Amino acid sequence: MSFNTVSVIGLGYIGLPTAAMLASKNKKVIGVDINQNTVDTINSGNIHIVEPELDEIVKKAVEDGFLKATTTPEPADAFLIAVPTPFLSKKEESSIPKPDLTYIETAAKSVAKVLKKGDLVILESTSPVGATEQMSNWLAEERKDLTFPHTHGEDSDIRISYCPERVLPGHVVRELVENDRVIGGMTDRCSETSIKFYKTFVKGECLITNTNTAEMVKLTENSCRDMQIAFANELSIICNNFGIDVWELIKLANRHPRINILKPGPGVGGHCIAVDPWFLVESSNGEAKLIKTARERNLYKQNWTILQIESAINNWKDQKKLNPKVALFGLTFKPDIDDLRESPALDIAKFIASKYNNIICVEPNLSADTLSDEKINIVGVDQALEVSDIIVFLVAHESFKKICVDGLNVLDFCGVSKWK
Ligand code: SAJ
Repeated sequence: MSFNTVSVIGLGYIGLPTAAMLASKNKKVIGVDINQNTVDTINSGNIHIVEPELDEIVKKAVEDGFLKATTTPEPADAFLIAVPTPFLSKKEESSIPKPDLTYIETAAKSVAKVLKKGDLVILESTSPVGATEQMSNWLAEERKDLTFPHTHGEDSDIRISYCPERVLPGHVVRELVENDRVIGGMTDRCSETSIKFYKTFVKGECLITNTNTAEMVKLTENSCRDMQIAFANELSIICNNFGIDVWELIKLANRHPRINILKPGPGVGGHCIAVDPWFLVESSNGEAKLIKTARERNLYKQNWTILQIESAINNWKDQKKLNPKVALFGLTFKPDIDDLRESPALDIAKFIASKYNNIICVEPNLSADTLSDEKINIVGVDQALEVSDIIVFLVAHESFKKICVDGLNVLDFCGVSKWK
């Protein structure tokens, strides 16, 4: 199968770069998104997300006629579904968040309308175990005239696989090509067809497994990272109690040949690591105890950070009988990106700014306009350093590493003044 025409459903952080990459290999790519603005932006050769090098690739793909965006699926040889899998809104504060598969269901049902015998459907969205089989059911409900792998195995008309995305925001263009891929076909033929599809742009190895394992691999990777960060975050709290510099501690411990401790921070953010472990916890019948505890410890680290900032503000007030001016440096969910999704730094800043006067924030990766709805006061680095009594580092942006902190009253939750 040559996959002359390919359709990517969901033109977000994963779908758009993948669509652009396929188009750069001279595949005719139909990108589908429910958002008309997104579709219009892409069709004008521009992008609606920030990702290094992506703008040029999309511009060329659109100009050369290999990439077009639309709101309704059109026939293609392969369909790649990369839509969000958020949480369902929680019934009670204490209940475990459940994944919401509505976007996958809607995408599958819209693709079903244009499916034909021999087509390949790949799910890339992070999903709970069993979601691919569920998607096969949804497709079959819509198309009684076609056969699907969950009922007809190797003889089915349609091939279906799960292949999780694994790219790191900020490095997507390189990692899409270089990373190894895990491919969980519903049958061997589904896996083989999917490998042919990915080999049009992937240089990494394509490793075959079944759909359940492939779904679990994705959840495992992000849960593993969450647990490792939780360990670093817990160490930072213990060290604080002992008066030990956690950054020095980790540097020294990491000189052991088999130890590699990650970096503590003000909590864990983003749309993946802070979300995906719940998919495992929710479906594990209470057996995902370590994974759940890690998630809770990382959430606690955010509250602990707030308490530390409040304690510094109150100590200042007690000593000087004045409200201190406090500058919070960094708002994005991790260094050197412009993404605020699930950002602990932003939540901390909003909480502190709502409770105390004289709070200013610095975020060099975003314009003040972008942050105008957040009810926080944005200033530049120099102004913040000049007027503030307390400097709080929340995100280790590269540009903050140049700041000389000598003589300043600094709270550093991300090691920007230490981890050079
Ligand atoms: N963080 C720390 N300490 C660290 C590393 C990260 O506190 O040592 C924090 C970051 O500041 C951020 C959060 O963790 O708030 C997540 O950042 P990240 O860089 O670990 O991960 P993401 O969310 O940008 O991307 C992850 C990646 N997964 C893994 O590394 C296992 C990426 O490969 C996935 O494709 C992506 O999730 C995804 O889409 O699932």
